[in-house]
Amino acid sequence: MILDPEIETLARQDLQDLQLARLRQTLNHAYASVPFYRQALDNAGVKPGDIWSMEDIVRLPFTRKSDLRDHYPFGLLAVPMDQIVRFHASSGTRGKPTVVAYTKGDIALWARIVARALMCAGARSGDRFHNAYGYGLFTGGLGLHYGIEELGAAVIPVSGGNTPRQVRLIEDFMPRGIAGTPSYVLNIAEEMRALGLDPRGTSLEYAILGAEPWSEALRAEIEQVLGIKAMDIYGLSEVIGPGVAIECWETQNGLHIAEDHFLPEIIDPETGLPVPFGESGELVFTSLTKEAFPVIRYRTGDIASLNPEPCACGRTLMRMSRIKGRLDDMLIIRGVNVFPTEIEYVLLQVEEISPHYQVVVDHAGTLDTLEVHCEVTPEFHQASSSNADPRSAQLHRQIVHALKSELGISVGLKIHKPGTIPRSEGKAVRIVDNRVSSTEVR
Ligand code: DLL
Repeated sequence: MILDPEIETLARQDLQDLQLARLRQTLNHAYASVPFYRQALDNAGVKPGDIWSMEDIVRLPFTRKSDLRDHYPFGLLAVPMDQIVRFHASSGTRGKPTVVAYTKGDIALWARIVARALMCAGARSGDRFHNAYGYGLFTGGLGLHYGIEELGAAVIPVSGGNTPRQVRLIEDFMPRGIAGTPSYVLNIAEEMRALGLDPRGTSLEYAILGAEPWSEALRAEIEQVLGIKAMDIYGLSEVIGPGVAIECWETQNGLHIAEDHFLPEIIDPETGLPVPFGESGELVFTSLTKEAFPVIRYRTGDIASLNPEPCACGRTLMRMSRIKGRLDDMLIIRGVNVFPTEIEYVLLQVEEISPHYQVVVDHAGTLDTLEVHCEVTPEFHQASSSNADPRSAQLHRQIVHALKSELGISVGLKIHKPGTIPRSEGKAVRIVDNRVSSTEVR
């Protein structure tokens, strides 16, 4: 019932016809109901009726996160308040949070989108599903929750935190699937070990992981540690929440975008111009079916590329690459761009290092400096009795060298004993930026 073969395997031209019809509806709706969009379209000299082909989309103005903040909390709603049944909001570590809203229809639609996404990633009705995404204003918990129920699977709504209890519930309820941030699911696996359990011995068969950038190397680590398959799920509250795109169980190679609901573009973040398929740039989405909170050419700040080739799984929905990083997480160190995921990739190649790390950015004079903090594995820690152990010094040299050849610059490195780096219960804090006020972490 959920797998939508007509949509998921539609010929590109048919899909584009559907997208264009829905785009025109969305533009009419936004123009008629949201003064901000009416003004933005008027300023760009374009009316909803001027959009006749998908190529015309470049004539539409962008929407930015700052536009959402400027209209905090309810200024961009496209329906009367009495039709709203739910709000979500981003955490707002940098200034005002961004608030999004849903009608009953939006919630039902989102549930169907997530259910289809979960099917794509190998979930089935009848599964028990441990949902360790945070419940609340964050879209992860409730977004997955409604999708799991829509699929006909049984949701275990644990939310994030209280990690020993998470382990106990997995032992007792024996779920087939788990969802959470990659860093938190890894944290749960570590807790299993600490409690003397074998993380490979649970009932879990698959994990649906996202909400933060993660590397292919971290996937390999999680799959190995837990003996499961891990699929990447992407989304953002401004566009709807989780479920905008997901990897298929069959290939785990790129995330199928729910293109019947969200129109993707990749642009050059400097010029705003489209970039060709396969090239990285900023991901931009236009919602095609949302009622309460339509978004037009929303600049996500996420870096990815698009691949329109049909997938070996049979789906024709375009795939986006795994997110390389967020533009605002990109560090520019002595003129070189660095994403935390590149550092993660290097660290995870080193057997003696565990997959927990942070990157500390600071000022030294006029220059920005970067120091990577990571941990040795408990096994290595036991074997090498002290920091003076020659194996520790050699490990340090080896990682500094590997970071330099991957990143193209020398960075500082501190290797700590196991358990030093703070563990996440949701989105991991990878960057500690001492250049900004001390309370502001990303
Ligand atoms: O993180 C929605 C979500 C919940 C997605 C659960 C997946 C699973 P926000 O809190 O609004 O929404 O944060 C959105 O998180 O712009 C990306 O920078 C990042 N992000 C989300 N999914 C991924 C992913 C949710 N799979 C922001 N890989 C986005 C990398 C991701 N980054």
